[in-house]
Amino acid sequence: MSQSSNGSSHRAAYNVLADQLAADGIDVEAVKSALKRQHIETPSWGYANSGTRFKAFAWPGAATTTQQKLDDAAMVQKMTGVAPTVAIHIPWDKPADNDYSAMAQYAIDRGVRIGAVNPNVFQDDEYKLGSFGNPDPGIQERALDHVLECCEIMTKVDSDVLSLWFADGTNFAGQDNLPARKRRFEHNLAAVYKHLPPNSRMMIEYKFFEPTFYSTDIPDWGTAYAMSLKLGEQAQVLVDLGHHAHGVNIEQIVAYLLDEGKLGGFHFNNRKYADDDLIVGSVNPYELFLIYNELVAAEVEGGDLASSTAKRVAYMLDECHNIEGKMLSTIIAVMNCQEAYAKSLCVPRPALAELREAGEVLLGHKLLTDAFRIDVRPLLAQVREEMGVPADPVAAYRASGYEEKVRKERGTASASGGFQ
Ligand code: RM4
Ligand code: MN
Ligand code: MN
Repeated sequence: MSQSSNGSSHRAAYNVLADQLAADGIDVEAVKSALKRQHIETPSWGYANSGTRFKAFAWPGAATTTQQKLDDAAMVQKMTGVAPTVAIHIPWDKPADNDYSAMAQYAIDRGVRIGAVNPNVFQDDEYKLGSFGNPDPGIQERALDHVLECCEIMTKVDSDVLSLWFADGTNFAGQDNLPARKRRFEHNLAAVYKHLPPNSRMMIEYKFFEPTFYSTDIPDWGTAYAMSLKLGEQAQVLVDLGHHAHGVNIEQIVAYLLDEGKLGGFHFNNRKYADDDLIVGSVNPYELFLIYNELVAAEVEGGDLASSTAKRVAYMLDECHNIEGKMLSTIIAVMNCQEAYAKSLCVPRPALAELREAGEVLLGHKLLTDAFRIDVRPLLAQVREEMGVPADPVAAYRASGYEEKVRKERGTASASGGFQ
């Protein structure tokens, strides 16, 4: 076991950092309580074998059943203390006996809860030309029935988030009528909206490409925003970090949507080339920090709408782990989110506001980037210790014997391509 996992070797570094932060006017106790309240939802599908369309490599001990996925999620929660919910994908997580209440209870018994419900309207042969955008009203209805079933599942598993992603689009110019596809989407989304359980939200995810090659029905945040605006308050936009073109300023999209009360949640991952679904913060931790910075800013200094919207944001991981183990990668993803959040909580906001007002371009920039450069790991170790979870989750997981146990119990499932 590494030194830091005994829970006290970080103390000296933490004391120095806490003094430094206090001198910069940061309320360290408030930062620690915010970090203890942080909530990152892990995806059930992230615990299974998955990969590219070329190949999914099998990982020994990777989960194949929903119960195993929930067991894994419970272990991540035990190691981190900030991942208490699990998103499910239907039908990947459909119980054989259709007993969703039992599934929810299984999760609770292990110390986690079911989070967002994700319908799947992209894997059946019928959806070759789309789901809600399909030219055939019969197929649209089939897709609608599935999403409405997911609304009922939300009630059974006590979930308040319906997370919608559509693979819809066209492959060739002239293949279909673009405005007609838009209207089909609006019509079917409105039918879903009517069936949302009370106090729940539907989140519309956009993606600018893939799997269709010519047009995508919900290609960008503007389309998802316009659709959610027409639907009403319970509809919001879901930002998947992997779903933008190169160079897009995601934190600006986040700031805009927060200010309009329309940011529902995130699918966290990191992309390098395309929708690679790499571990969030693994390619560009600075981008993740800038995103968290807008969320913290909205919460503490935004107007009423921005602040209440920021407080309700659903933080969800959507990653696929192709060549690496699923557990350690999920733990590291959660820790990367903790680091980005901690750094953004250390931004001295009143001082930043003064520099901005004075037009001090570079001094404002420097103040922000100084916060990004703070090594917040001793602070997080202290927070974890106070929460009663391992100060070093990676070391604790490696020492737990969990990996060896599941390898022995579950063996290596055969994996082929795509999601399993
Ligand atoms: C998509 C999108 C969805 C996810 C599927 C499997 O690219 O990110 O959120 O559910 O992949
Ligand atoms: Mn996603
Ligand atoms: Mn994606």
